[in-house]
Amino acid sequence: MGNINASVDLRRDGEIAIITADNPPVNALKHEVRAGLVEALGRVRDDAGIKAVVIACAGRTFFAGADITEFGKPPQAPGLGEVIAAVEAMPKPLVAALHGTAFGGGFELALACHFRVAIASARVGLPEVKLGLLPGAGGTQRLPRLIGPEKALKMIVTGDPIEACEALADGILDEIVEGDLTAGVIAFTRRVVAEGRPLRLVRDREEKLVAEGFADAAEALTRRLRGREAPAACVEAVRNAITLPFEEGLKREGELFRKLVTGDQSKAQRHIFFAEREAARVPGIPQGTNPRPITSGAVIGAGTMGGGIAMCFANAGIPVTIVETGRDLLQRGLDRVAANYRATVSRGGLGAEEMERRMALISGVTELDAVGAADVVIEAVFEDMDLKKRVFADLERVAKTNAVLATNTSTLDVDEIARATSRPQDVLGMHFFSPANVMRLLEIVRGAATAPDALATAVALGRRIGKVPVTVGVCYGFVGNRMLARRSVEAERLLLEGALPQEVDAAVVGFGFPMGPFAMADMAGLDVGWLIRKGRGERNEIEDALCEARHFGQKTGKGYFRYEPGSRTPLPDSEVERIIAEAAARLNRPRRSIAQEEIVERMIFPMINEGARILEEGIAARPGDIDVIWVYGYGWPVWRGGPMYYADQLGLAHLRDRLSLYAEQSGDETLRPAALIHRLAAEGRGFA
Ligand code: 3H9
Repeated sequence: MGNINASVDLRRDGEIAIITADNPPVNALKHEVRAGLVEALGRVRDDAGIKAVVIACAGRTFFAGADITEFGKPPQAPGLGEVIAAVEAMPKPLVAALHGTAFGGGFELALACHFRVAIASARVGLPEVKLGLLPGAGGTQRLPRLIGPEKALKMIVTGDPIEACEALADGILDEIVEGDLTAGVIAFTRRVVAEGRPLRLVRDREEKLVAEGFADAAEALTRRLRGREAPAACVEAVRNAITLPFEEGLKREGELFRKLVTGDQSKAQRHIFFAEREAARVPGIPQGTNPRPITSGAVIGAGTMGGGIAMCFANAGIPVTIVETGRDLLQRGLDRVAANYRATVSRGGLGAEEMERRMALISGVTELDAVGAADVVIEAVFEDMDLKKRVFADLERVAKTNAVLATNTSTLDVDEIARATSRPQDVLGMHFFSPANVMRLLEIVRGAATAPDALATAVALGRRIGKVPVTVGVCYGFVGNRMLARRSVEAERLLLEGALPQEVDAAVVGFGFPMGPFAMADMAGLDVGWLIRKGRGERNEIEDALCEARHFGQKTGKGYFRYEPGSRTPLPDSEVERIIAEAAARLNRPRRSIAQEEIVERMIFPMINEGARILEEGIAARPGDIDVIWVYGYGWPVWRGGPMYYADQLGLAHLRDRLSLYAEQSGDETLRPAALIHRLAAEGRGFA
């Protein structure tokens, strides 16, 4: 007994052996852990004094899965499969004690045990698909045997975890322990021994393996894969659980796993997994900087954005006050929030009681003084510099000392806004994306004077409210919208040169985006940009012509596309084709047919070029930060790893040559490759 190695401990409680792994922070099943487990299992199997065995983890969670950092490196025995074989070979009762997040290989290990016991706050899941993988340690064969193929497929294809209470109801767990897990699991194990409960391995259970409903479930879950390979492999593996003997299904699962783990898609998704975590480490925040405590928030403005931001607070259990200038506007905003919650309740995504609890955390006022109690204030008023400056000047008067003062501007100069107060160190941008309660991305804009602890507070708050915060510097459009603007310019140019909106959108969707730029423009509405351009004396030849013909987008049933009444499906519109052709003629642009490949390059490469400039200027700290922004904020296909990662895969010399060609052809100097691309390409390097 005692330490098996630095990561695994073995001790006794009477006739029960307790194997405890300890590999902070999430007990990933790295090589040392696997070796320790095999060694410990061997010892207890051969010890006649041991009647039963518990596998548990120290720290904040049961094994959260295989060690992702080991993927792509030469495998080191024992593999997880060998650990699981040793688990299943145990002739005495073997109980897994779950807490935290028993995920991936960790959950698969638990599935191989005779019994599973958890505390109520535990969650179990197989999130491998989110890394472009499938469960590769028997999960696709054991889970269907335990809960039936249909339910198992849902968990495996979505990768979403379930709560302990649901796992108990489904038969994944044998018991939920109240209070101390160790005491509870030992008591459970003693009962198992005393009652002489039969030891039945999940692999031997066949009674739930029915094919009925499986094909429909698989169809529904994989309808919109948009190029992702892993979900289809998940379906194949679970289908094998129904059609093949256990050992054969297991073998096939291993083959599928190895194919995915060495493939480009999983590599790209693992890059995003680590880039997302890296983004939380912001350069320039000294070690040991403590975020300011946040116990309540305030949002200025009850519009769609303000309401969505308030919902983020309430969803995370943080009380929040919405401030609006008039009673009517306020009530309309609160009604919109309630309607949003009701829609989620009616879809089954939220309990009615939980909705009440969240609504109760949101209060509305018309007096700005009410923000005096808030630890963080987020301004979400109309995008107008003078208005925002007035709000911040007022905030300075009423907000408490040390409150973080954030603006949700998507374009305006955060430093100029900060100068409207005498505490610019507390001011920063928190740029939410619409709908704010849904979209995961949060651009945190660091002003010239922003204090490190204010920044750390915004990052910590972002994570607490379930966002993926990425810190960026001040510039027009910050990172995401600044790059997007390049795509918009090029999309218009493509139309003038001969492409049709449906061709451009199809190319972008074919690349893996959920939507093309023109369907997106129709959804947002074309008239707002038109009004702004008119005010500035600017012109966008095609879009202005569309607006003059009252093509305002979905809201008028026609924009770049036409829409049948009540439908949001974009349909090609011959009137639009005529308007485009006329616009091209006015500008004397000859039109030609443009290949899909060229469309894709011209939609993507100018954005990457802008990304390179953003890196040169230090607006983003790392290429991975830009990748995270695009995956979480703009629907960049995660399996392509983000624009900068994608560029590295293509090779920067190729990118440089194509950009130079397009700059030449169009005469647009902004398409010339950024200096950073020239330099890295010459050195044979990538952004990373
Ligand atoms: C698998 O199991 C394959 C098998 O089917 C078959 C094998 C043959 N490995 O997210 P956090 C690090 S695939 C290595 O900030 P949280 C993470 O990088 C795996 N490292 O914490 C971070 O490091 P750092 C299936 C990992 O509390 C630190 O831990 N499992 C792993 O917000 C803290 O992470 C998964 O996909 C890992 N598996 O969330 C689960 N996991 O501090 C992936 C985390 O240096 N993990 N790290 O930045 C998660 O979903 C979350 O980390 C978790 C905790 C929910 C567990």
